[in-house]
Amino acid sequence: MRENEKPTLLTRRHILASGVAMAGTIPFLPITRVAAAPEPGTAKLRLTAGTRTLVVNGKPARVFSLIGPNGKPGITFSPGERFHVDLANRAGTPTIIHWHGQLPPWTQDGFPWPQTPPIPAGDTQSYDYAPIPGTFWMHSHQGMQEQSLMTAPLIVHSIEDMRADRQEVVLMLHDFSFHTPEELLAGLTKSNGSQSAMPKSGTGNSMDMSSGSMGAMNMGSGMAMDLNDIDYDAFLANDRTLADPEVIRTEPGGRVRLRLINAASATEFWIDLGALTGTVVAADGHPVRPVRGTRFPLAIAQRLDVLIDLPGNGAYPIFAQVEGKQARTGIVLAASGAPVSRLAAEAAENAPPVDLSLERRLEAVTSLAPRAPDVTHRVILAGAMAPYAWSLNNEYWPNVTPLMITRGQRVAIEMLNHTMMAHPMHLHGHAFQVVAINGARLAGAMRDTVLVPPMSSVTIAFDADNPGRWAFHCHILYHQVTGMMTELRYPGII
Ligand SMILES: [Cu+2]
Repeated sequence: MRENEKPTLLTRRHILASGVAMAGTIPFLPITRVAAAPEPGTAKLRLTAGTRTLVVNGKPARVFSLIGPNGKPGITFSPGERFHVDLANRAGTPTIIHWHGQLPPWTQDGFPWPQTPPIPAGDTQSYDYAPIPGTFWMHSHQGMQEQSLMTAPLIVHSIEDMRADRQEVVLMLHDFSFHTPEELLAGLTKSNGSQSAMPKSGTGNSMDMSSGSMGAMNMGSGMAMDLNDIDYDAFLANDRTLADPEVIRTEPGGRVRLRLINAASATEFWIDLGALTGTVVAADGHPVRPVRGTRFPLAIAQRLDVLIDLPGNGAYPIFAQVEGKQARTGIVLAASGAPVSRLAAEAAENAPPVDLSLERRLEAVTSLAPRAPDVTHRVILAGAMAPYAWSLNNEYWPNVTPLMITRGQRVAIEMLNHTMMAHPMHLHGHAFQVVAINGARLAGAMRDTVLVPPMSSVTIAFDADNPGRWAFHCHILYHQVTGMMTELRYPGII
C-alpha cells in the first residue's frame, strides 16, 4: 500500500491490528471516506520493469519483475484513481507492457505497433487514462518476456469493493521452465515427432495415440486432443510451488474475495477450492451473476473473482491443477494459528481438459444493449503441432489483413476452431460479450479472453467505441509468436 495516499485501503487492517473491537455487520467504511480518492492526475505512480532471482525447486533462476509503488508486484488502484503511471525500464532490454483487459487509448495499450515502439532499456514512459474496475493484469508484449515472468497483477478497486468488508487475496498462476523461452520455442518448431527432453512431442492432427503423450486426451470420438505444448519444470502460485506455498492468514470471520489470474504462457488450469465452496462474481474483471461451485476452469489470461466464506478456523488449500495432468500448485488460506500441513504436489487424478462448462453458466450483470451486429467477422483458427505453426484465417502474423471495423458499429466475431487444441482468444481495447457457443445463443459474460475448444465455435460481440489499432490473438504465447494473431483496425489510423 502507498501509505500516504491510501488511508481507505488501510483502515480495516489498522483497526484489526490495533485490536479495536469491530461489529462485523456494520460497514466499516463510510462512503465519504471512499470518495476521497486522489484527484485525477495528482498521484503519479512508479512501476519498474526489472530483473530478479527466483528460487524454484531449490534452484535459482533469473527472471523479470514488475514492481509497483509499494515495492510489491503490480499496482492496486483506489476507486476513481487515474492510471497515471511512469513505467521505468530497468530490465536491461527493450520492453513494452500491456494492461491486459483495460480500455485505454490505443497508443497506451502497450503493444509494439510501429507508432508505439518498445521502451528502450533505461528509458521511462508515462501513461494516463481512466482505468475500469476489476481484476486485471499486466504483462510484456515484447518477444517472449511474458514466459520469463514479466507479469504482475493490476487490480482496480470499485467503491463496492471498499464497502464489502472482505479480505482481498490475489492468486496469480505461472508456468515455469529453467529453459529460456527461445529454447522452448525451438523445441516445438523443430519437433518432428521424436521424443525430446524438453517440450513434449506433438500429436498433430494425426489421431495417433500411440506416442503415449501425457498431453493427448481421447475426446471419445477417436480424435486426439492436444494439451500442454510444453513440459514445464514447475507451476507457480504467487511465485511459489506447493512444496513451500504462500500461506495467507485469514481475518476473523474468514470472508475472502479471491482474485484469480492465469498469467501462464501455455497452461490452462482448473481451480479447485478443495473443502470450500465459492461464488464466482466476476469474469475478466466484469461482474457476472453469482455462480456457486468448487471447481472452475481458468483459461490462459482469464481472471475470476470468487467470494469465499471460510467455514471454520482451519487451513484451506486453494489448488490450481494443470489440465490433462496431476500437477498442481496453490496457496493456503489459514485462520490465525491454524496448523498448515504439507500438501501433495500432485492430485490423485489427471484433470480433464478445461472447457466451457462455466462459460455456459455465466451471465453478465450488464449485457450489451440489444442490437443486431452491423458487421460480422468470421475467423478460422487453424494450425497443428507438427509442423508447429498456428494461424488466423490462414494468415500468419505479421503478414495479416486487418479486420476493419468502424466507430459506432456493433461488431460480432465468429471464431471457428479447426484445430485439435483449445485456444484462449484475447481482444485488446474492448470488452466483449460471449453471445453464442456452437451456435447456441446466450447472454454470457462480458470479458476480454474466451476459450474456443477444439472443433468448436464461439461468437463474441462488442461495440466499436475505441478507435485505433488493436491486437486480437491466441494467448498461448507459442501460438501467438508462430502466427496466431491479427489486427482489428478502425479507418483513418495511420
Ligand atoms: Cu492457440
